[in-house]
Amino acid sequence: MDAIQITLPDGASREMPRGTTAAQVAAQISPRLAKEALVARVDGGLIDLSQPLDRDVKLSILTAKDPEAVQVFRHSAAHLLAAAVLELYPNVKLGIGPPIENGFFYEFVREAPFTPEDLEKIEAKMHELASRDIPNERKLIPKAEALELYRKSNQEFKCELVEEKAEEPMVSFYTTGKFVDFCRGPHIPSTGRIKAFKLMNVAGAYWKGDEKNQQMQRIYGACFVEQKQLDEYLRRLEEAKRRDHRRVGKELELFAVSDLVGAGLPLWLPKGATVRRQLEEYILEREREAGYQHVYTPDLAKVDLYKRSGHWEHYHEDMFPPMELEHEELVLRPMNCPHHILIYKSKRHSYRELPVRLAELGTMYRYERSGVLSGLSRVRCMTLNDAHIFCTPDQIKEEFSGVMRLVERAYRDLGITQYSYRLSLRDPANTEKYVAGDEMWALAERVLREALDSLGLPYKEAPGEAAFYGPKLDIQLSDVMGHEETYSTIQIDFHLPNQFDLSYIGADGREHRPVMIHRGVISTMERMTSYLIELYGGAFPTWLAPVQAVILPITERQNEYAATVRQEVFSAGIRVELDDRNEKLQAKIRDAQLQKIPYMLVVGGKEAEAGTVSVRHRSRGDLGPKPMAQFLADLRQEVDSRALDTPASAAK
Ligand code: TSB
Ligand code: ZN
Repeated sequence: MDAIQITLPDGASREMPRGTTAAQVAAQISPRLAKEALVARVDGGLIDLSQPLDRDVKLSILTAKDPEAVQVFRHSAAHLLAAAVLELYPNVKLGIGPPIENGFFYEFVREAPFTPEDLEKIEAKMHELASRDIPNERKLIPKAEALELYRKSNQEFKCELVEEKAEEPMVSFYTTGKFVDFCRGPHIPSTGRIKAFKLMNVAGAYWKGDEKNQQMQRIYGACFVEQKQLDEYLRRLEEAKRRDHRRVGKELELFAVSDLVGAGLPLWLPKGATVRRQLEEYILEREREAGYQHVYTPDLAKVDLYKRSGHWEHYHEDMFPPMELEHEELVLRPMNCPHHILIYKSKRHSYRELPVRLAELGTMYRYERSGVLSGLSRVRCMTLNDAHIFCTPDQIKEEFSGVMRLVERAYRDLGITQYSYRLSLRDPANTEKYVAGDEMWALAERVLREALDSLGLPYKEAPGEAAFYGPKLDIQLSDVMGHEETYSTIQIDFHLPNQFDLSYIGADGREHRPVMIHRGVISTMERMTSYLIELYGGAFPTWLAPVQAVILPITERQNEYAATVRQEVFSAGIRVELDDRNEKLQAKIRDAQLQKIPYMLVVGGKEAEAGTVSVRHRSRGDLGPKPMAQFLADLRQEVDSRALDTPASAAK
């Protein structure tokens, strides 16, 4: 027999006839594996289960437990989508159709937009094609033939892909019934197992992501191997939508956007402004404790300042264009560092004064592209909890640890428990984005790594994510949709001190160059507020809540007593409202609950007589009557200790 050796992941080796397929191997191992198999891995690459094996190989049979196999499954689902669309709308032109996180998409050009009803029809067609269990078959055809095939069917985008991608004379195609796609594969054997999917939406996209190209419609689908995974995903998505800060921000009147003001320029409404004010006061207090000095500096400066700093050369694309007046060019600042540097430089410094820690809730402006703007989390005008530490090289490590302590303390007080560390490094090849100086970069990177290692912090590395002037440690949080962003950041900078010729007088009486640490502890007020809104689903811990208590008189007869209660609570420094509308108590409670106000103080005839309030908490429910003094003392304690409701219960 012409045999080959097939080695399985457990090390066992089998002799099989040449031409055996992975599917046959799976069947030999167990009927269950044969049923669950999706694709195979040979010597590192993925292949179809039906592809004959013609040499000795290491083979693994992959099932839904393997994330790569699930992506293959999703890719096959994308083909199924295209097949269904072509059956229903034979004249559409095809773009690309890859798997993505949690699903897939396929791109089409069609004059009429796909409507929700179209999506329903397409989904039904996909189910129909799936139930026919049509095989996905791989074919190799000559490139010229492939081009001819696509030319005949007017698939110009596919022609372009074949032209560009196919280096070999033969190109691989996959057919699913009548549907034929130029595709490297691999795919799952047939359509029958694709059941757990849902078409989610249609979005515009340019061919190859280039706005000069033709606009296409992308149909997105969610897709899993098992129905219960899809159900769970859709449930999580619903929950995420419910907590989406853009939605909650509107419902709870925290912030608004206006077309007339412009994209990425949110307006803080009174309630949102109150939350922000709490955050600001909180972090300023922590910084005062930690030896920071607070400054105020203007939001704009001459372009020359940014030419000197290097922003003009390396950060230009992210800045608003300059404005000219009286023969000067001014520009909105994209960062606060240069202003702080000039404050440092406004006097001479001795080594004894170092570290100098200059902090500011600094407002800055960045030209974020309209496509990436999102609510409060990515904006064009933002106020950063910023500081620049000027220190000696010996002090870097201790300063770094000091910032880490601030971050940990702030996260604890804000209830943030899930985060990861990212060491953001430059991409040495990208000279446009990063300042030159291999030695300087290597040193800054080494200092950062040492600081991280001495604190024992686990981190992942991200080349190409450094600031233009130096590497940084970023702290990453994910929003409800699982999208990760940088919040806290600590950056080591040897570049700007040079550019501005900064110095301090050392113990030797000579001038030395200080090092700069740029750091943001709670990020921008915008981004942090967006995170907290989602973390708490709008039910902020009492110390942050815009309204901490609301007085609810049962009938108009208690309005007077209610007003004195309100006054007393207000005098105790609590943010309080009085709901004396002529409404039923139930309606008032419902509204307060929707507003996620932590405490509702119900006052009826009994309470008025006894000088008490009946306390109701938004998540703990009815807490019974309490004398005013006791309620206020408890509440003060809760606010001062910044007690946290657990997010899960708070969000109910
Ligand atoms: C820390 N010069 C430093 C500063 O001294 C600096 O500006 N660093 S930064 O560019 O990384 O920005 C600081 C933080 O601002 C980021 O870590 C991020 O949390 C936040 N941020 C950046 N861009 C935006 C944006 N478009 N919208 C909201 N927040 C943003
Ligand atoms: Zn800075």
